[in-house]
Amino acid sequence: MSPNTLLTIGQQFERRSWAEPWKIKMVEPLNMITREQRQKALDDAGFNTFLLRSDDVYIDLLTDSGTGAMSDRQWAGMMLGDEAYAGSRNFYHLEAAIQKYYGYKFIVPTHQGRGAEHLISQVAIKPGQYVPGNMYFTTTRLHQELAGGIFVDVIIDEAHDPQILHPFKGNIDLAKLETLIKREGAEKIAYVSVAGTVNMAGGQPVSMANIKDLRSMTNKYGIRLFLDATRMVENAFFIQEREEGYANRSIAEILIEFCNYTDGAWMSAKKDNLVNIGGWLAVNDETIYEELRNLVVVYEGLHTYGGLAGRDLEAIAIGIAESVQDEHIHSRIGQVRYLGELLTTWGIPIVHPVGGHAIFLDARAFYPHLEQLKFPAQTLAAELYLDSGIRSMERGIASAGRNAETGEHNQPKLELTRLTIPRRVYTQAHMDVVAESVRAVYEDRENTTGLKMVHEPKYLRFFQARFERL
Ligand code: PLI
Repeated sequence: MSPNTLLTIGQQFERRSWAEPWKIKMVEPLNMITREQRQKALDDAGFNTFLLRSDDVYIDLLTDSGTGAMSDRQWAGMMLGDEAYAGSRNFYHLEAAIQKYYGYKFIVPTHQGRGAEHLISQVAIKPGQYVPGNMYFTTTRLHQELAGGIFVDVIIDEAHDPQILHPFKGNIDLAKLETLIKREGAEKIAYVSVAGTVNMAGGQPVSMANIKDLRSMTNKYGIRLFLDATRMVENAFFIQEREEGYANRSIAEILIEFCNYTDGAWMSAKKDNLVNIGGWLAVNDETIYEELRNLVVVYEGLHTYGGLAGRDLEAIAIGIAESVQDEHIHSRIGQVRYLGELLTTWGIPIVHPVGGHAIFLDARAFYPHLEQLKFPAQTLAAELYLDSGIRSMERGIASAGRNAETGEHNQPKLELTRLTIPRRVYTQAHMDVVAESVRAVYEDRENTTGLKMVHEPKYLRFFQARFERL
């Protein structure tokens, strides 16, 4: 496909310029160090961008998790923190915001997303049960496995191909799901785990039609359906843009309709909800809520604070209301898309269509001469840092870990380097600098030799693994 036909699926729809629906009131100076200093920092970090000091980073695209800028309203809300151990008024504000915008009945706050994943996995999975989902996410799958669950990927095949222009690459393949249910029996399925925009597939959305069909199928077999709502507001944007009948519906309307088809959700509030720390769980079933309420006091804190300060709960409540504003989400995804369009115009291989929170560089196509065991995506992240001080993240073989039974590396089809855009933090000029650095590394690609792993932690190895140049 020529670069022009790939100019993002968004261009099949009306392309209008966007601008941020805010102006800047406070600035944080950035550090720029020399190439020699970056080489030293990279050596010290074992070629792992997670091990770099943030002071050595110029533009930080490691993650969109907890890295967003809060609004003046959120900061003002933080001054209204009610730091009571029990029954803080900010908890009730948060509860009301989740009920209003996501539509669930019972709420349990947690310190962040993985705290919520831990609790729901312990409560809803019996050892030996299967947990089908639309591609894995690292912490989600690990908590499911630690609870004795067996994760099964039932995402549509298109999600594993970085070039296919499918508008809803996050969809679950209902035939794959039904085959699993029939083979194992409905009682062996803990729940269906569906993520609203699939992080590891490139931030790809799930359609409303798919969640409706999923609801019918799970009802038919009496199986629960839980949502990873971490980037569900971004998912709502794609439904509004691409799905028939939703163009004139607001993001808030789409969000609540989608959630309505599910039995509950877990959330990393550090993404869509525009805060630096926090998470929550929300369910409609009172029995499950009782169990979650019981467990949260063991691992997180009392059920009205869940490991967070009152001020954090308030910031999430305000962030939720801001996150569903149509202008906010249009400019948020507009910025991601701007970077994607620049790279595509220059023929640089990225995952298409451009998703919600990040540009995913296709490291296999970037470095066709590097086999996967030479960690091409990790290599690309290291080279980008060296070139310009931009920090990105590997999402490939290092992130995929090892097969629990065979001990072999999991070798995912997608070998990606993620340029993740924090919310409300960088400008379009920063995106230009990023794009030009990617182009410089691309032009030098043939001189790149890959990496070997020299230190491998047992859990979520990508965070702390160390590498050396081959
Ligand atoms: O980082 P946490 O513990 O607040 O949330 C875990 C988590 C759950 N689900 C999804 C889809 C995530 O993307 C996620 C965290 N993502 C990170 C940290 C990221 O950099 O993408």
